[in-house]
Amino acid sequence: MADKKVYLLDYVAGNVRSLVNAIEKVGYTVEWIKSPEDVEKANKLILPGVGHFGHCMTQFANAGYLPAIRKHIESGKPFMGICVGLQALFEGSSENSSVPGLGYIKGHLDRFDDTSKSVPHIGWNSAYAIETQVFGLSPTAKYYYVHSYKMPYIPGELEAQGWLVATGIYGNEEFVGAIAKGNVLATQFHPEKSGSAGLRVIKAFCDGEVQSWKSAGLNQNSPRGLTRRVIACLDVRTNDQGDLVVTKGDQYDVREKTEGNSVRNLGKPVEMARKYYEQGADEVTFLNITSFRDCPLADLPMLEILRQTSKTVFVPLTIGGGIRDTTDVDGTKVSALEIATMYFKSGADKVSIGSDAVTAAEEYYAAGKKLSGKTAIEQISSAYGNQAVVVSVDPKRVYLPPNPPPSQFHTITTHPDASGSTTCYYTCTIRGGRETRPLDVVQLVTAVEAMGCGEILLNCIDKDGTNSGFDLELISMVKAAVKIPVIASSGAGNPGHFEEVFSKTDTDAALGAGMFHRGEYTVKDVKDLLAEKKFLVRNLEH
Ligand code: 1PR
Repeated sequence: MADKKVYLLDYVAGNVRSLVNAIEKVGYTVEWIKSPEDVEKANKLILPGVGHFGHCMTQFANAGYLPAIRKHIESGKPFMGICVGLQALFEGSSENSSVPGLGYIKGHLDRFDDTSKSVPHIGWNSAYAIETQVFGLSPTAKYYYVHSYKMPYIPGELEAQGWLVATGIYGNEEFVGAIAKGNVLATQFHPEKSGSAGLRVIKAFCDGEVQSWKSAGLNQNSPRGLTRRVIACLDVRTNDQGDLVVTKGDQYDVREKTEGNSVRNLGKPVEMARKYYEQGADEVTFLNITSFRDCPLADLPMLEILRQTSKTVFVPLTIGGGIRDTTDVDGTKVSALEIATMYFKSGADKVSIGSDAVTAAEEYYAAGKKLSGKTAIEQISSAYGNQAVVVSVDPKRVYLPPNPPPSQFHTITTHPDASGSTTCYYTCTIRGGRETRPLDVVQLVTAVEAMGCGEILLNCIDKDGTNSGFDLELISMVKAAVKIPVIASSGAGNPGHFEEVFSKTDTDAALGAGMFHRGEYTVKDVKDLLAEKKFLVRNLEH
């Protein structure tokens, strides 16, 4: 009988649950390797890796894994490295020059240039090989990447060492997306998060389908590079009957205006997430918009929602709401890092922090822009990597009186309000927009970027639920202030609004909620329009 077991190294911080789910989805079971001695019993070995190169390599080295992994690879048994698992095969990385890699392949990684593009590189890009395809890789497919460091592609160099190389292009940098030689496959992208295209790669590796096929000239002209990401967002809370529902507010008010004022119920979270995945959503975000009071943290309903969702949704999942230091119902203190860990173990790839980020930024400025190392953002990003920490911002416009004196806040000149004022800034809010803080949006995003946040989810209370389009001025202001990727959110009412935000701002991604939940448009409608307008998008694959 064919060997249906795949061995995974159990060292990883981050979301390994999705990888397990993906392996199971393609018909294999997972065995855990818990010590270097276990490596010997592995036939097919996968080395997943998320986060920091130096941290991962030090963990491998300290646990004594390096000789065992080397031996496995050299024995000719199947080996697959994912993300840092690919990087580990090289000699080193400028992410931490003092820690060596396995040195199995010659070459050093360096950081993407962020002069004119966002870093980390987050999203869907190619793994394109012009001549030879292996392990189910397709030159036309898109795969999900999330990394700041890359192996630069220098034509011929890896090939001279016998490797087949598939590349991605980000800005003007071409980098190694996947490499293969004999028994070894390594991908910089996350196949377990790359929809059907990624599942095909995992299946080909597990099935031992190493064989290559020549595809000279195939799709040489197909557009390459990072696609525009379209994200579906589900605001989740318990309704008055105690059921967990997807809801959607108008400027954050989620109650119906009709008699009874009940919480708007638009459907069930797991089913809706799956629907959006099947429509081609590039990511799914859950925002738990009220905390679940009187519930032990270990039983948080969102944990089960993530566990269920990650079995069928193979694109990145973000969870927000309540990521902060908390006291459990029995009085135990639980840190934000511990809560994030519970979510990552349940299938989340990123956590999104709202109110706590505002408090942390206020403390940062009060301390003269000194990092404390104690904030949730710093702790979670140093354990799981910057890419795992999103800050969700809930700003709203504040108009200053006409001809205002110089303001401490970052202002813009815009269309006039009722009083005729044309100067406004965006103030930050906490607790779902209920409390306004004396901190503007630029101050917040620059502070959280300094703390190690990897991405901004930029809502706008004035626009939320209005179906009137994104706040382009706000998005441009925030994009100009940070290097990390920005997700535009709030106001999408039709596919044209996505086209508008991608053509008039440099936003990295755009998110919709109400228009999808009410069934007015599908994610596919948005992608189709973007493709028609010549934006690069990930096509849905089956
Ligand atoms: O403060 O860390 O506990 O996080 C709470 C999280 O919940 C924050 O991310 C905050 O944005 C969110 N939140 C809190 N209250 C509400 C509410 O609606 N009453 N929802 C809320 C924010 C904004 C988007 C929404 C877009 C797009 N929702 O997620 O989906 O605005 O909507 P649209 O396309 O229909 O216009 P913490």
